[in-house]
Amino acid sequence: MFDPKEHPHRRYNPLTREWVLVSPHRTKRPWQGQVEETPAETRPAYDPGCYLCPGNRRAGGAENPEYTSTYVFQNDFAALLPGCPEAAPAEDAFFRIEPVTGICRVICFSPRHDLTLAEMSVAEIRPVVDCWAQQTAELNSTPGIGYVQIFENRGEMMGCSNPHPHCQIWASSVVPNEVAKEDAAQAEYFHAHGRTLLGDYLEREMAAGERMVAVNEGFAALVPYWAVWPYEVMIVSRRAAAGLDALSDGERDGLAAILKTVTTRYDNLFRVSFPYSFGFHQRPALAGGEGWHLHGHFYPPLLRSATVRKFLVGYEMLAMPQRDITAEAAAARLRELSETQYRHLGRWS
Ligand code: H2U
Ligand code: ZN
Repeated sequence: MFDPKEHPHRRYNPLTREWVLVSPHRTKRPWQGQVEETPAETRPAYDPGCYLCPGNRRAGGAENPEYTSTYVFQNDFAALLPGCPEAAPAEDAFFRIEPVTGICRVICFSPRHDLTLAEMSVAEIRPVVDCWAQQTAELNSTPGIGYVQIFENRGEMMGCSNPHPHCQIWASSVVPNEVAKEDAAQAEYFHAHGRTLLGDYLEREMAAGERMVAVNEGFAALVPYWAVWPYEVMIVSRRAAAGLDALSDGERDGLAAILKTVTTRYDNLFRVSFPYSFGFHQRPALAGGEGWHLHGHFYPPLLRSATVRKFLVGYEMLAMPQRDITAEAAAARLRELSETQYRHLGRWS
């Protein structure tokens, strides 16, 4: 008898229309791995050498104001630039090229150098949500912008250059690859069923329960059936809001609360400030945009401990993504963790 808890199988991701290989027999009880004693990081509330702290100078000479909540500035090393000489796309099938323009910004979540989302209160995260909504609205209505990507790299392991709590916005003239895949899948589903793909998916997940991590009135967090990263989590708005700019007051509170819950449980998993890349997917300013349902993806690399990470190499680069622990096992592990961050619980309590 085929048992998805035992036998290798592949699962389908309806958002990207790609498969993931699941090999559950390789690690029956992944959480039996060691919990390492990592030295508790202590950071000062203000770091004179930090380019994001209030009052400090950034590369290029600009000086941060004495900000007290969120702070947005133009990325000094922007990957996309607003102006670019016009050029017709090259027709050559082997040498396609076209200009891309855009706007890159950095958002500081807090003036406090020593905090993370997990260590900020829901009331402190709420202005960050408002900032994302405001930036989305502003950039979506900026001529020449096709898509607003908001993302956070957390931790050195994910290439984050600075522990000061912050994220980035890359707003581009084009719709990026991952978003284009999700756009096509959601639009097709919406045309066929008259409902959003993620609305229907969430309904099924909430009924099943086994992959749910947390839920509040505005948002749900779950390990998607098709997760690739060991403790991957998707957060989804309960109502089919198309983007951050479409969230109600109450839904913004719900988003702040679910972010606090997920990041806190992450930190508690291996008792370390948990590294991840996180970002939202929302309705593009350009392109169809039909059937869009706001969601965020947490892609964390850690597998068995604070140091044992998952790499997407070898078979994954050449063939397809693969995971050992099932989405159900990962969700069960995340559900049983405390909602109080380990540093506030006392060591090893
Ligand atoms: P990451 O930690 O995810 O690398 O984000 C930091 C961003 O901050 C990065 O994109 C920018 C970098 O270009 N930055 C500035 O805009 N000004 C600075 O003085 C240093 C870094
Ligand atoms: Zn700082």
